[in-house]
Amino acid sequence: MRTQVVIIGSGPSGLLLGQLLAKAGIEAVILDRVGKDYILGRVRAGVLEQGTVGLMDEARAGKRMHAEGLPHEGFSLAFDGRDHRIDLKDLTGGKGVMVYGQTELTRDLMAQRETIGAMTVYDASNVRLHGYEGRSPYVTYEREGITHRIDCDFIAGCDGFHGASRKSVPEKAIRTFEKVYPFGWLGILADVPPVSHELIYANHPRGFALCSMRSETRSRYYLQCTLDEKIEDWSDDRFWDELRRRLPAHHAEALVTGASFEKSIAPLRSFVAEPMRFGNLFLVGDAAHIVPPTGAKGLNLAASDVHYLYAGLTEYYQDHSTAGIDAYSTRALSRVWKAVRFSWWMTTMMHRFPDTGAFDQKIQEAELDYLTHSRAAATALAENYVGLPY
Ligand code: FAS
Ligand code: PHB
Repeated sequence: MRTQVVIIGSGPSGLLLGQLLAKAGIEAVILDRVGKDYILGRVRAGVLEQGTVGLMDEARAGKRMHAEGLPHEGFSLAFDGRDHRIDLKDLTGGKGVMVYGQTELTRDLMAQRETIGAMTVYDASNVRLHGYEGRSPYVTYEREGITHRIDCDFIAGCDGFHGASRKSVPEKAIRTFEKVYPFGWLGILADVPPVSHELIYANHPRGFALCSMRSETRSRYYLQCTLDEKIEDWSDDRFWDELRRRLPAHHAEALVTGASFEKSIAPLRSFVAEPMRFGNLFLVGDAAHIVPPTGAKGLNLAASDVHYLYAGLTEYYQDHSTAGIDAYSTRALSRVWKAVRFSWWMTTMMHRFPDTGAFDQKIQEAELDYLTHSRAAATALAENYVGLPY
């Protein structure tokens, strides 16, 4: 079989790229090693930048997002028992974010892909990348005991941090940068009304907490936890009690609790692989970079990578120019590193580190004090949170 672009990974990166390429008349086949239900069962991001919203619209997959998503114009930082609202709309000249779960965004993209009848192969095992350093790349995979080959012009590695794409690149050709944080996030989903109509990022001596949501009746909460924590040690009651302890009293009193239906622990790391292009292989999204979720950037960085690659491939096929694909890695990494910085900065400011000394703690308190009393400082936070320009 032959196609123009093989996309490895049916997560947000792969699906969004596939939809945009299809709109430009560029044929792509998506391969994923698991099935749709498994992908949709993963609970991840919840906040979309305007750029991501725009790309969903461009992919003709934004209808439900606009109908069910929650446009947000601000969020709060909570510390020392008080809330401090960051007015995104005022500070950025009218911008905000859209609260809409990654699961739903993925579901919408899958539905749109089915509508156009584009080919996606789920449960494709042993996916291997071949010949992308030369002019005849191809991908092989196994399914139901049969090995398949797809010849193509380009391969988009949209297969996440643990995928095959980045790992297929020879070590000498790639440089990686990594920072692992000494804590994780324990997250739950529960069908209870959110404690606030906007997100609350809380810095407390017992640890970070985040109050988010998926709708006006479904809440998403996180607690900073140690890396040796086990889910089975966290009953719902224990989670709710700890969350109350980390929130200002008025929120703790207003918190509506209930049975959780999803509970997970995610480790936090910052990771970047450079470059993001190897001949006719392009790394996209988590395949190339990981950020701690504090700044809500992971999914949104995947979207901006897709924007740059979609523009480059469209230019190649329509204008017979390689300028866009040649610039992909540099353009994507420029935005990636600024988001990596912001995510590291917000994580460092909002979490309690086990080795934090008295000096570091005072610096953290000064950072929060400066942020909540300086328009310039709050503007810098706001413009990063809504998303820097593509
Ligand atoms: P994904 O990992 O979503 O998708 C990769 C796809 O490739 C998967 O479907 C996988 O099955 C497939 N694949 C992997 N290896 C393969 C192989 N060898 N062959 C074929 N297919 C293969 N971001 C936020 O903004 N906010 C958050 O709160 C947040 N929380 C997160 C929590 C967790 C536990 C994780 C892991 C990530 C979180 N993220 C968050 C980041 C997350 O949203 C990612 O940025 C987003 O999923 C990136 O999308 P993709 O690049 O498509 O990668
Ligand atoms: C979420 O709702 O899952 C969420 C929101 C904001 C973040 C991280 C996660 O910074």
